[in-house]
Amino acid sequence: MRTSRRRAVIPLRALSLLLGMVLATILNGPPAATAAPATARQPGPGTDYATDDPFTSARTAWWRQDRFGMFIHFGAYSQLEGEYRRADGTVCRDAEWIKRNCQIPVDEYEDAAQDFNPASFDAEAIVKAAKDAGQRYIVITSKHHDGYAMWPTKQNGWNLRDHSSFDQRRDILAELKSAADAAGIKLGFYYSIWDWHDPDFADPATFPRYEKRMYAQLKELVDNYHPALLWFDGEWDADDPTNRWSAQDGERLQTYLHGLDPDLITNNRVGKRRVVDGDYGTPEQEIPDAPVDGQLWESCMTLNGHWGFAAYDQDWKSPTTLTRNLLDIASRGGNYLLNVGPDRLGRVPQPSVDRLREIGSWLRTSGQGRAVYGAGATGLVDEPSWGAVSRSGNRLYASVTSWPAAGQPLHLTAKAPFTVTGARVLGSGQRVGVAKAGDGFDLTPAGGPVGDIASVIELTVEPAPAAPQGRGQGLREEVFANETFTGPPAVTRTDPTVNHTWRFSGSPAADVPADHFGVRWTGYLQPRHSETYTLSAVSDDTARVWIDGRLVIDATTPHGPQVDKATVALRAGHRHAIRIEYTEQTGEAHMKLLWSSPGVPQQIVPRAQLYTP
Ligand code: H79
Repeated sequence: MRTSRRRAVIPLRALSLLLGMVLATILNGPPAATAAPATARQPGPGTDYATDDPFTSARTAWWRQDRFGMFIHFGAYSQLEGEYRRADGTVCRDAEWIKRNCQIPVDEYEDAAQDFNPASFDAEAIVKAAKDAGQRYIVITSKHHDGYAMWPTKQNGWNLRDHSSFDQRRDILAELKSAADAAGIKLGFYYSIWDWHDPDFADPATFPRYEKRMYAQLKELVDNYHPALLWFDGEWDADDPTNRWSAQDGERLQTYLHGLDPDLITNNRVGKRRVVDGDYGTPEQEIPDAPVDGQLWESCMTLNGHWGFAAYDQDWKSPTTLTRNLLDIASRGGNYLLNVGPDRLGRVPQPSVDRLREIGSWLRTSGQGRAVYGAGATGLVDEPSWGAVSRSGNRLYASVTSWPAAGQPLHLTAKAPFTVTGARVLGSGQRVGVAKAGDGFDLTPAGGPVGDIASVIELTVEPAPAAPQGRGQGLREEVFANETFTGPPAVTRTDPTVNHTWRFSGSPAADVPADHFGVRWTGYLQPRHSETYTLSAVSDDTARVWIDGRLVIDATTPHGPQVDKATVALRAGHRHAIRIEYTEQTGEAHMKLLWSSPGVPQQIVPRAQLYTP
């Protein structure tokens, strides 16, 4: 029922728009970047939504390097500071979910919002707290599930300017934007799709009206504040109010956002929180125990037990835990988005500020931040029990949380041959003995740890030499307008990379329909290292991969977006035969081929290492 909401008209409209665009381009030349309408890229056969590889693109470079951000949960709920006193005198506690979880009647919640006056909101102080913490980007709630907009939106009156006791001349998002710009900190906005306040949200018949306002609000945010990223939430299926946000809705929204700003980074909750949605995964209140396959990722976590301000929650995590979380996350290639919840006046709680400052102080001490900024997962060694190891270029940063007893070694298990040419403890003159031992190395520091939180041993490493970058142009790609690879291909061409996001409406070519097609890639894969590579296929509906004639990935049961992996030993400079067969039956279509190895961070297999037959 719901899927029929808006599908029917697309192909014709897309065609006429496409024709119009082609004509306009012929007549006027390419449209100016700033004037490009939001509809510049219409879905339809031939559309590929993949524009780059987030693992390596310039678009995401700042996000991948910055590693550590500040989340801010601030909204009408902050006025209640976590407690709702019912008429009968009983108290119900919650934070940003208080409206729903304490069943506050709409008029009472609106009354509370009417009193909301965050006069002490100090953008410069917040940016300074982030800066002192070593946080390099900020994501603030522009609208949480309660639907209350924290900027003067023109789409409704349920916002901080029109429904509060706050100074009407002030705009806290604008204030935060200019303070962040001045400090060289990126600003992004959280935006909840699920909306408890808008009466049009829950009914499929009226949802298009809501969606129109949502699009208009997002356009206001992008046009007026130029956020570096959008952090969606509330995309899950829910009742009360009903939420049927679908993957198709996500496809439309992502297309729209790309039209507004092609450089925007979005999290995976823009769709349905899957490996193919948005630019990065969003583990919440948890840290994955290993690098994540197929997608960038960011763990968002609280400083105490709540996102929004809760006066009663004084259960704060220790600076040690928080800093070690950051080290664990960076060593597994992720980002850490650590939350503060300002009180009803807009002040960040002092215990939060104190903890943030301690993390920042650790990061600033003796260059220990190098274990985090610009560093990421290393495939060179196994994660040790005594700490976390990240890599930045030819440096490994072993952040030791269990310092050994005098004379005792820390063992590192090597996953590929490399040599260690230098070792030192940041912030200490002590010697570090390095000896080959068993399956790796023993590091034996001569002295004690430099601090309680973690002490960083910086290793300079020389990996085995790599073969030079290849000169490949990609694989041969044959596209069939059927799932059985029958008859002559509709299209044969060289595909620079296997990195495709056709979703529901797209397909590999304009004359290949969005459903029931097959794609075969053939050619050679030429690695630069003699190592065990992990190949990952991100696919929907089926994927098979052969290396040197051997079937290594065999995901032939039709499936939704998923990652299938194979480990293969490859030889540097050698051309290994590769064959990939992908089919799309109905629904959504995706196919990506990534690799990683001890020497190569996870990424789409690059063009230069792919050759046609
Ligand atoms: O903004 C913060 C939280 O308020 C928000 N995400 C972070 C960043 C968040 N919302 N919900 N959750 C976290 C937990 C999810 C609860 C759910 Fe359910 C349980 C969603 C689906 C099952 C309750 C029942 C809500 C919908 C159905």
